[in-house]
Amino acid sequence: MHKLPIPTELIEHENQKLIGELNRDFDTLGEKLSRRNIDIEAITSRTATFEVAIPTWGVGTGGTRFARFPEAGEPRNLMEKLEDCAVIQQLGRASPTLSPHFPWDTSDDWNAVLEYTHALGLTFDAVNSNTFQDQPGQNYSYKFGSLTHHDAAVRQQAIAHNINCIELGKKIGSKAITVWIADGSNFAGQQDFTHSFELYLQSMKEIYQHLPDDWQLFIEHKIYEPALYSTVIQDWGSSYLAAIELGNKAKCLVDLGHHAPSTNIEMIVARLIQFKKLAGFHFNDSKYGDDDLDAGSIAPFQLFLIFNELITAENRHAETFQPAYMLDQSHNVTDPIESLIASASMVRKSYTQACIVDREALQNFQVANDPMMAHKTLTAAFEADVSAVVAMTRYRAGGAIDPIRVYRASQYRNNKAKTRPQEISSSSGIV
Ligand SMILES: [Mn+2]
Repeated sequence: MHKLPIPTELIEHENQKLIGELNRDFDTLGEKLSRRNIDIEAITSRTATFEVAIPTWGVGTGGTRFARFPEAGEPRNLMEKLEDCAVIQQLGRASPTLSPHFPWDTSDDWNAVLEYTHALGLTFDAVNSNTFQDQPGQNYSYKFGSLTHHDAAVRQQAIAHNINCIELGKKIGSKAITVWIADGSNFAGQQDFTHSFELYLQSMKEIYQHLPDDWQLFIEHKIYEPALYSTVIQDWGSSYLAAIELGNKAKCLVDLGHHAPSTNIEMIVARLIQFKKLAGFHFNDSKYGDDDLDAGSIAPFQLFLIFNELITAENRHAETFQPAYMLDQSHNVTDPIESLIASASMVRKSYTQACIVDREALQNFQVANDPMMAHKTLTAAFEADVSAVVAMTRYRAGGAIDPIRVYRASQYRNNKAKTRPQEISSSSGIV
């Protein structure tokens, strides 16, 4: 095992100060839950199994259309991103996997990358392709589209890039590729909706042919931006149609920020599960659009309701139900490591809350047409403070009871500010 970035003694030292309080909170919650015939130890074990992947682009400071305010000590390359991800996992213990982005995450020596990744106790999750921006030296521009461009040569370039991502993913142990395209239009009349979707399907079929048998293709929809009038894969309907056309290995990925405000995302999740097409999630939060705020920071109830659907499916062992959980956020005003630790903890908390819903009672109230009691049964789980369970999973796995407190005490960012002088702007941002 490679030396982990945060000194173990520091974690133990800080935990010692908090363990008494945590034990008391855990026991109090355990007593409350036992009144509802819920065994806190069983819930804690289940919570510990929930993991969420970190996007490698998330450890760099994000930005808006207006500006980016880089954090001193930001990672400048894949190896440094891995180190930051190791901090998140070491303290938070909920995110041992990483989702890389090509060609942002380049390397001349993938064996060294793999060795380092595994030494840090990490592995790679789904790979992400990028045909939404031009790369230096590339033959054709994606200004007017990629997989749906009118020029076949542009489409072929975008297809080849996706196939290359699959090849890279095979090397690093990934089992899925997430495809999000920026293709769309800014003006009414600019694009023939039917034709562009036909071209999309044609291109995606070529990519699909290169998928290994044990791989999946995740289709990520987005209602708008950067195209502001229409996007080719604008919602879960188009995503679902494409997934059906492509085959069993193609599924629909739900990025929480990629919907119109007030969309009932939990219902979309339920439908995709029912028809075996839910690929997984990009967790984040938003108020107005694709804000890429920290998961659960604005609408924690929505996050809970999504997990309520997921736990319903998990409990009934829904066929082929194995969603990939990832974060996809842009950190503009916080230290990305702190935001990612807090977000991973937040989704774990929502998962835990959904686990303690009294589903038998809920179903009975639904059947009895008792909306008030059905609602009260569901919200009782959301209102329960299960923080002690989530903290206990971290503590028992060797992480920090209060990870942000330990992170700050470690001076990790200040130390990196000295050893990572910024050269060029880092490749991170909103996806
Ligand atoms: Mn996303």
